[in-house]
Amino acid sequence: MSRNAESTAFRSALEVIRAVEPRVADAIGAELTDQRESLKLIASENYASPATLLAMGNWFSDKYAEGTVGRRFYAGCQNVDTVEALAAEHARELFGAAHAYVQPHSGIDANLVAFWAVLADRVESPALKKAQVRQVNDLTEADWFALRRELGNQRMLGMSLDAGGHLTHGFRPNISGKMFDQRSYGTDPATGLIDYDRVAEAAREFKPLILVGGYSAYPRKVNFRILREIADSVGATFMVDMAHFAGLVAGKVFTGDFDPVPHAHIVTTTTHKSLRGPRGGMVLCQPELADQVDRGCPMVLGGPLPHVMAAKAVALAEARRPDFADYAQRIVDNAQALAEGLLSRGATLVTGGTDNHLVLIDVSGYGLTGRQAEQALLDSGIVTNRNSVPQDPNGAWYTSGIRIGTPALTTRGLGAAEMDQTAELIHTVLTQTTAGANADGTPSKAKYNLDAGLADKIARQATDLLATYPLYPGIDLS
Ligand code: DSN
Repeated sequence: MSRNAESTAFRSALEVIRAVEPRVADAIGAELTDQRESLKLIASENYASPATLLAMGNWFSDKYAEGTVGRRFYAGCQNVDTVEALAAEHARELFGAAHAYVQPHSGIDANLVAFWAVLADRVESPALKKAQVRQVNDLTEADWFALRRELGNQRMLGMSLDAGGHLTHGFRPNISGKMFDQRSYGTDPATGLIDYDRVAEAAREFKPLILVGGYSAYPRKVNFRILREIADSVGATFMVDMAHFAGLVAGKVFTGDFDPVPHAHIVTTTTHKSLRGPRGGMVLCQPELADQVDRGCPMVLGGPLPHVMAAKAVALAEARRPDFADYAQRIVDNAQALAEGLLSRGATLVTGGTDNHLVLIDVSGYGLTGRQAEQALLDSGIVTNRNSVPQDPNGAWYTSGIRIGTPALTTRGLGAAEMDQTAELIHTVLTQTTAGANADGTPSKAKYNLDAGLADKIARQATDLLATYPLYPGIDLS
């Protein structure tokens, strides 16, 4: 691919947009500059390829295509069928899955599709059976009450939020917490690791319909073989949300017991994190759940987004190339180098390190909340996000942690030496920042003090660090 072609494509696109609303064209250009100049350590972000980005910006966006390949509720979907089938084929091949559903618009959507599929498959309900065979009009008022009672009283066991679980795994601020009676398993307070015996005990006591594996802030591998055994022992369906680490599964860094696909009944993911595709979601499942999963739209999803499915097909094709495995391994190597750099400078890390793409720093050792640390780092050109740590005394808003991840910087080409320099920059900011006070002199969990000159200096050092690894080197908008 010539660099000229990428520059021409994006320059021309911006020229066309500028003719209608120049402020949008300017904002798109400014976003590229911001992304190029900041040290992006958000564990859930990445940089999709120019081919993936371009596959989204076209007339596929205009097409409605409710239904599935070859069985649509709208006419004229032959080209949508092509890209949806391609994306699903790449997904099945890449992950060794029996079935792939590539329509979900996001991770939450993918999880809702999975929850519905499991409820519909597992809940013993004569009313539901009637509804499933499309005798909806025959359902009496009593049937509807029974149906709601039966579906609404199901149990889910997932990882607790402060141990690194995700909001969509049954927590109250999310619809999943309103749909399910949820209980969670945490981590061992001494090691920070999942204690599988405790998970088994919780499953025996609670008897969930769904056991959820997966996380958004747990820095270690998870043994999915053991979790499946636990699910089987209590008759639960085993679901894994691999949104954060799908790229490590695709790149065969997580294999055997650590690859969820052969062990779980159903696996959900986003496509834009370590997998490096477009914003979106996906569900992989065993054959017995395929029919229910394919009812995702219109059951819980709006019309599929054909332009995003086209981009998923492109990104999944990229992930099937041999160099993606090298990329995935470098993500983990970089996270470990970053962890070592931080530990050697005195930082406290949850679990003492990492074996995936993310590191969770407990910033209470620096005398800061997560919110103070996040803002001080941002002032210094380092983009991270605050995150709870296990048993966090500061709750989910202020938090005591900073989550950092390496998928994005690894895409740019940074390696172990640069991770050590990044650790130095982070450590310098955190040691030089102090907690601030409110106007009445009481301690603030949000205010902080950091010398502006130092913040500027660190930001320049961060930009220098990135200069050798240009983002989108083939795109010149000037
Ligand atoms: N926002 C994503 C994350 O950071 O984990 C998913 O919710």
